[in-house]
Amino acid sequence: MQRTLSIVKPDGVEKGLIGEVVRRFEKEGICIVAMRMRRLSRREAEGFYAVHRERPFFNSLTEFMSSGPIVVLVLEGDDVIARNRALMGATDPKKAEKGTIRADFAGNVEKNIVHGSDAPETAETEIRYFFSDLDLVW
Ligand code: FUP
Repeated sequence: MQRTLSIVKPDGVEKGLIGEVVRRFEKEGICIVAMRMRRLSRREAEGFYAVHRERPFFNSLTEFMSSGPIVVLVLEGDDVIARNRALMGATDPKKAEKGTIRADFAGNVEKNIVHGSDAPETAETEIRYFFSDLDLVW
């Protein structure tokens, strides 16, 4: 059993896609064990994306991520990190497989609707960034 952090980004919330994203998780049999809406400050967005701080897109990305409300979720299930990433599709929606969330809804490589942890270690760090053990349903 694995856990991963998912985020419906500000563009996903603005486009009214919270329900659509949640529906895809549920349809896939992925269990939601925590879910919360919040708005990140610029500093909180910078902290979340700290690994990207030297990248040229860091300023624009953190501005976007703090531009409106997001929904953060903890997903649980067998191999859920890879399964969530398969549902999301490639970072760049132009390269994302048909039928994935990003291929269906994303505008560009930055405004790409959803985030999903990419490995067990990052999943643990990212879940801790938003949730304490007491927030997780079990
Ligand atoms: P992903 O794991 O698919 O979300 O992609 P990355 O970890 O490589 O990138 C994290 C976020 O950085 C992306 F969701 C959007 C942003 N990004 C850009 O804005 N421009 C880029 O060229 C690459 C990533």
